[in-house]
Amino acid sequence: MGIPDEQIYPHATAAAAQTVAKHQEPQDLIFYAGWFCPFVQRTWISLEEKGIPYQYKEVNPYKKEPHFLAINPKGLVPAVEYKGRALYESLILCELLEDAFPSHKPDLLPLDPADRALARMWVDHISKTFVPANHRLLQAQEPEKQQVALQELYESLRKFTTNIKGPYFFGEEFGLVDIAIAPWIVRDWVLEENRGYKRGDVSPAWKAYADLVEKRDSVVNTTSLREHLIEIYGRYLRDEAQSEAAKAIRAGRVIP
Ligand SMILES: N[C@@H](CCC(=O)N[C@@H](CS)C(=O)NCC(=O)O)C(=O)O
Repeated sequence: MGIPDEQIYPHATAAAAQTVAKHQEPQDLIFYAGWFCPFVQRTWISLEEKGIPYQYKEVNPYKKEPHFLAINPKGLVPAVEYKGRALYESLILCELLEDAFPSHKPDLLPLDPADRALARMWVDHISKTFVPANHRLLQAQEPEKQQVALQELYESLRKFTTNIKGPYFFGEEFGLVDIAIAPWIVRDWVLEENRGYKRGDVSPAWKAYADLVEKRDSVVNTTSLREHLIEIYGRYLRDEAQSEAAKAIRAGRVIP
């Protein structure tokens, strides 16, 4: 008997399905992905932005199948196999693509060392404050706890927004900081429909940024239909999800 989270629509849909279809041929880089996963989408957007050849393989990470655990012992997507090495962790994989494919443009990190550090600081902000607040808001059941989590989310996004140069985080170039948060922008309708979140309530600048990021080709081309996502998010909204992230949030631990 598996966990309820195993019940996932089996493949990508909409524009994401067309992207998957274009990436079935064997390549040096195998991308182990779940169409539904925001962490996967970070690495996927990076692959698409840089035009790197890759083979897409769909994995249901909740099944913890031995072939996948041999690639990522944590059993989490995304993961890649590159030159016979198994590697994982979404943001580390984005940086791997920068390092391993330097001739593939655009660069996702600025070239100036201090700017690179700044980009990593804001990616860290997203990982440590925004993503956990997002999960707490999804999983909170009592209205008071939802209110606390919503305000925590707004605060994290307002801090982020005051540092956006515009139109993208570092100006004209779409890059790693935008990629780190984009998957949650295209999923924020879940919070809007169920938890009272509104882009405009963060700030007009956040709304303008989010409205722009969600239209980026690499973001659109890695996004599936909402109707199959809501089944998955329903388990979070009822606080029934048994994913590693959901269990960590419930126990007050850091998301793995
Ligand atoms: N820190 C990881 C998180 C990856 C992650 O949590 N992926 C989820 C899917 S969205 C997963 O594989 N879950 C399987 C599980 O929780 O058992 C990363 O950034 O790559």
